[in-house]
Amino acid sequence: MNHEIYIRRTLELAQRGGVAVSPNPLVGCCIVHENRIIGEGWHQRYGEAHAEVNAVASVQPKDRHLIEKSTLYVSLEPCCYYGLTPPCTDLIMRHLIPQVVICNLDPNPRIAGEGVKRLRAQGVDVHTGILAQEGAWLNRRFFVMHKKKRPYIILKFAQSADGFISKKGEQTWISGKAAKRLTHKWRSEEDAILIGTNTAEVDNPQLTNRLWAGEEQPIRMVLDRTTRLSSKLNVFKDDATTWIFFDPKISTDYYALMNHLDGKRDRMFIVNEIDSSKNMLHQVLDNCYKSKLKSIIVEGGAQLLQSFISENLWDEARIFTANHNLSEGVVAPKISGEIVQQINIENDQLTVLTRQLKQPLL
Ligand code: AOF
Ligand code: ZN
Repeated sequence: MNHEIYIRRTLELAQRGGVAVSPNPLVGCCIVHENRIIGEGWHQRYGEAHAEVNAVASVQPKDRHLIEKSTLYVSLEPCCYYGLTPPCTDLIMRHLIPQVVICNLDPNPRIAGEGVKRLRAQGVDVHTGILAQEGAWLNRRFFVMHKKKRPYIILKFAQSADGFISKKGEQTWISGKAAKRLTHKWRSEEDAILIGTNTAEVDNPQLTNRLWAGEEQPIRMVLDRTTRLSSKLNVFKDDATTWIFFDPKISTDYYALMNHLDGKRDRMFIVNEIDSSKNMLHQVLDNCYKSKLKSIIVEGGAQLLQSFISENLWDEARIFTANHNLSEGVVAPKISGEIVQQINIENDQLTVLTRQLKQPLL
């Protein structure tokens, strides 16, 4: 059906927004007159023009008179309120566009069906739900953020063929170089990376995406309930912003930490207080939600990953399994879900699982 062809095009365009649009959704739009695309655009950067605005602006002067006889295809329901930009429903009505075809309704409570209602009230012919599953997959971070009021959670770990995540108490490289590079690509696609205290201490990771192009670094988050971590660790270097979660009631060295961070605190460090007698994961996730972080990738260790799994607080898991054994060490987390991808990356096997969403073929 024609609608599917053009909605598929809007999804392709939407993807170009990448992380630059976060926490906004990825949105693409094309304007079609008698089976010819006369304009197309996508949301390129948070705070800037929406996809519909860019699509209308791209129509050449010789075709502008056709806009009022065209169908506007858009991957997300047009917005209907003044946010950082004016409502797209107004733009559509101003240009007298008679037909609008939409992939997904916008889960943002300020829109959530209201955009469609307004268009219909003005006599616009609106169709919704075309390739809805594909759109929901593309914007899974945005959908989860609005529907569950928490960021989209990706768990990532590497395990030996016999199911160990590392040797006890020492940094252990299990997966190969290509897997490492891919991990840096993944980091560049998410808003934040979270690790536990042991991992920060034992692995001393930098948690940057230095092996992948991209100007923005995700926020590094470290759970350090008692502030026992040394300020010399790589996560405290100023090459990316770091959030520390600690419990002031049991913190042993809070003042030393503050002294070290002094001066850089505003720019590079954000200190979040938590109450470790209550559910810590919920507090971490609430903090993320309040700061409009759309996604986090949890990179270990085993204990932290397992607690996310036990509480059903995950959406996607990306697991590298090496082809060699460790024979002993820290047992890898136990997780089950729907396998959406299984491929070889050098000598490692990558398995991607999801908990609820199905990944459609794009
Ligand atoms: C659209 N087209 O391309 C996007 C939409 O603050 P603003 O004005 O940028 O509005 C942000 C909200 O608008 C965002 O949370 C989402 O609900 C919707 N995004 N809507 O019609 C677009 N990016
Ligand atoms: Zn809009």
